[in-house]
Amino acid sequence: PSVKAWWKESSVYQIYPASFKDSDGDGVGDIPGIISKLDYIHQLGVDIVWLNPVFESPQVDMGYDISDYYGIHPPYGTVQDVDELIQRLHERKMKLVMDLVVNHTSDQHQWFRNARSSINNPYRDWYIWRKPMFGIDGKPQPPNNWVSYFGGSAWEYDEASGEYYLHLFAKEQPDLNWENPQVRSAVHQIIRHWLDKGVDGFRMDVINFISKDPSFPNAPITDPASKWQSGAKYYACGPKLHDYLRDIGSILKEYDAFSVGEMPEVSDVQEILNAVGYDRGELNMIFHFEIVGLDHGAGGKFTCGNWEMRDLKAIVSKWQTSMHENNGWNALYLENHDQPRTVSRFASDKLEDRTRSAKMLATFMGFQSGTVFIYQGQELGMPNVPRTWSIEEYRDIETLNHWHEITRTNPDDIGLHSANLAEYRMKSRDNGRTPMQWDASTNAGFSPVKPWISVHDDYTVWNAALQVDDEESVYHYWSNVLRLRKTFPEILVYGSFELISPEHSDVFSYTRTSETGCALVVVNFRANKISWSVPEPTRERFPSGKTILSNYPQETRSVLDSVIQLAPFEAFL
Ligand code: TEU
Repeated sequence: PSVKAWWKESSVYQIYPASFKDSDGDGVGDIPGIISKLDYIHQLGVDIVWLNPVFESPQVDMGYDISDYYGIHPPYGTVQDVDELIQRLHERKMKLVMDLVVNHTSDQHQWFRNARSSINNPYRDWYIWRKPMFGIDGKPQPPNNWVSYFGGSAWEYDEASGEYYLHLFAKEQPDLNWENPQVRSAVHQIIRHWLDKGVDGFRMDVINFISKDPSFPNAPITDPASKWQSGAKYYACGPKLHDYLRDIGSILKEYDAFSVGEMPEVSDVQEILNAVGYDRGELNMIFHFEIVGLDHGAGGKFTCGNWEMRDLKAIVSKWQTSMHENNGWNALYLENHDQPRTVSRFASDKLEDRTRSAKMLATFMGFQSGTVFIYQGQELGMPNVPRTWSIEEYRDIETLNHWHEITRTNPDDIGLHSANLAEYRMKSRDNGRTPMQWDASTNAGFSPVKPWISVHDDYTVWNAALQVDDEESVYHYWSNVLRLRKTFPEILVYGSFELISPEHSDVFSYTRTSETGCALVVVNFRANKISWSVPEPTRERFPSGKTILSNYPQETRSVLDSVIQLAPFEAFL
């Protein structure tokens, strides 16, 4: 029942500008660097490039703290460079999607500087200010107990005015007050400005946080160890979210623009359908966090958690079937600039396993229903940071704030320190931020000088140059996946999804079905041989099935066999 749309048939390549390609030798990637690599991206077979924020910013949170939505952060280039990028992409029939970060701005944005300057400034109400509570000691306390994503209270005290402002992320990222119509129209103006310049759409940062419960109630205690608690139920998918998204959606519609909203903290399908349902006029699709949260422990992201196959199956199957049946649409992703690398996380990054692992994960995700997002380096099977990394190597504010807090409160607990370092090597956002490995030359061909963050030291054996020249590489496998989606859109884009062998604890299998045919995907997530009994109904549906793609190309698999012995990390379509 899926209505057809160009953005459903497209695939997206995500570029993290700081770590993609440095053209001017300052150790930081830039837009001219991206332009120099467009053939590489085009040959992969993607249709859209999504660029993480390149706007003017003090870079407290790698550009998610914007100080001018109309200017470009100088190390990344100029507005003219963006114009050229748009032109070069359009020449190749590709599109550009930019990052819209409007839940908050930088504290250095002129709006916030004005707001902070006095209670009576006309910009004061563009942000969220509240009077303090007072403790028994008579000292001002934050107006409620909400925690910030980057640690501590979500409120920062402004001495000069004696009020607190809200920041769900760093204190340098004050939240905008969307209740104020001037804020909304300023955002609409930013959207129109970039669309008028030829940008083809937006990825919208934490877009489901923009409407908050204006009474700012205390959050229930979910983390007894902490003074500060998650207020998500009062700001995720808040009361006016859909009004705000409809306003944005109607502008995007004028331009037939692409939209994907980032929506943490939601697992309710109906909530998402309200935003992405085909007739809602809001967004095309959203990123949910259920898969990438599977290995977070009870005490949060940096505590130990093992993902379970049955949970992965339940989550995938839930989103796949509910979006299909209700004319919504999925965004398919496993990696991005906030997530560790998937070969390390869900399979194996050992050199001898890595190619098979990466192809297995490509097969698992690449044939599901939805728009595919590939994060730079994922098409090569890049791994997490090396095990040798000490805390000095990390750059990410989330990781460093966490470390400073742990070491401040437990200065002598060496065991705790090393346990946390181990968690960072698994989950820190920096795992996805090491520079692209282009070739075996100095600094992986990313930059002639030492980059802002260390290059992974496996680049001499793991890089794009080797893979582009090798038909058996992860890069070519991904391009085959994308090509197959274009060859069989009825089945692989619009077909329905059914989970096969739901109870199997090692094998992930599903079918995609349309009136024109059906496809079967079988994936062994384990590093050892696994036997899989082909269910009777599956055998009947594929009487003459042939293997179209496999990470063991020499093997032919027949689902007419009642039991298949799958090789380590084997995957086929
Ligand atoms: O991330 C939002 C978010 O909730 C998480 O992904 C969060 O950044 C972190 O990973 C929690 O562990 C978006 C951006 O993708 C992220 O890079 C920004 O730091 C954040 O918003 C603030 O703008």
